[in-house]
Amino acid sequence: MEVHKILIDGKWIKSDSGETFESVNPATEEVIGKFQQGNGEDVKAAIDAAEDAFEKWSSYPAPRRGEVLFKAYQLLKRDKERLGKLVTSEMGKVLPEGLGDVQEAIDMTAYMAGEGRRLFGHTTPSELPDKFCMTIRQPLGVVGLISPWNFPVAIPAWKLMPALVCGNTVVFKPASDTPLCAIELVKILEEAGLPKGVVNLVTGPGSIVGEEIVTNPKIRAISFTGSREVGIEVRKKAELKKVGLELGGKNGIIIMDDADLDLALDGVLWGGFGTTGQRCTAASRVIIHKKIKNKFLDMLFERTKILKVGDGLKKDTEVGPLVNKKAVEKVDKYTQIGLDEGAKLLYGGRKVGGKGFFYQPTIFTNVDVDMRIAQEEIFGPTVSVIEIDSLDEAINVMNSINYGLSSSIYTQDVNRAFKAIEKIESGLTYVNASTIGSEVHLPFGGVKDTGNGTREGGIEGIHEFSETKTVYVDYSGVLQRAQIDIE
Ligand code: UN1
Repeated sequence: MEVHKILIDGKWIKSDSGETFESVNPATEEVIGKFQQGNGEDVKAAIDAAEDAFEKWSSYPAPRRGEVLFKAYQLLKRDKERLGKLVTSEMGKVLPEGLGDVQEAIDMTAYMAGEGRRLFGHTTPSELPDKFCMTIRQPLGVVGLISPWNFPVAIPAWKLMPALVCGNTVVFKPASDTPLCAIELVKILEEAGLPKGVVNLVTGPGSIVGEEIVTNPKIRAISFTGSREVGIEVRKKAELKKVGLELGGKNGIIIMDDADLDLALDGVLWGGFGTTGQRCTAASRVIIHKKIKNKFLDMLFERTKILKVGDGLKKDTEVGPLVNKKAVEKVDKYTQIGLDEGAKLLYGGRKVGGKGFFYQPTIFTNVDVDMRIAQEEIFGPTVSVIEIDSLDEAINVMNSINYGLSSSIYTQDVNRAFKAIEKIESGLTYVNASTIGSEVHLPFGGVKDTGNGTREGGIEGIHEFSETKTVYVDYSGVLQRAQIDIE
């Protein structure tokens, strides 16, 4: 069994702790490899290496940093198949989605490589003569990246690529369910020619490795994707560091009485059961007009019962396993909660026997807006159906949660669509498409408890990892006092 290492200052080494943990394939329960149980000393060494590398890396012209990313983009494309299979083996999503995960990283890497030749600030006139005003973007310093397991290549790339093109150096802690995907991604950056110490990777528990990253004063910014509870802790402990948080979701699909029901059905199946419901953007609520509810539920039942649950590497599998045993227990606990609350189980609600962490796609109907299954993030293949009578009611239901990440409406009526776009409280709204499937060159993130107002991806991803400097150049040769010498 291969024992993987951590990367500090360009060297793959063992942790100071002398301990390891295992990563397990959730479909087969086979151990994929052993990984270092990093500790605070490892993180401190990683931070020192990143600090040392900062001067050199931040002084590289940004287009040259972009060139390293462009090389990484080519290598990711070369290795797409291998990495896609690794994603599926390590966290379970079906192979087309595993490949999609890698493609998202490829896209982000290409996009951020191009940013090396932009990193735009702006210029603006001065209120005084012979004076020039502009803003420029500068790196933050050493940044700490803490990534989740559900997009084990894509989300690390969302964080790494903008951080790097902006000239930061990095201490990276991946989720303990998917350390190998992270290691392979970082190896690609090494192969692309990233200088030593620019990215340092420490595997290990959040309570130790994450804690040191978040609290160490030498780290200038944290980018964290994970649960709401941990996000709140991160924000508190990070004190005055710049913090970017992408937390949970309880995303809904509104289906109005004029919707194309076949299209909406595809959207519900994809949003609810794609990635086995393990996306922050998963559609865990269906908010449906009562006129078409029964018809739609019949259609949904017929399609759900024939979904093939199994190992994501097998060709005909449509729904892979959950990530680990704890996740199965959590989803099952919510099935019981739903039943206790009086919701009606239309389909599923059971663990699948045998090896692997499988759970049936599960649909609850007769769900009230304030039930826990309609409010809390389950992060599994559980869809709650809530009946509504009007667009206003649908929007109220949509907004009745603490989260605000993604949302969707199916309607043929442009007035309804625009009303929903205006009134739904979420960072993303889709019209006649499901709640999942964001693109890397647009900002991604949410409102309310989904985060702290930051966005990843797009130009806002650059803002997350850079500082704005405002520059005034006075070429008048005399003292000009702003707000005073205005004649
Ligand atoms: C997530 O679940 O944290 O839009 C990210 C989507 C993907 C990313 C999801 N591109 O569903």
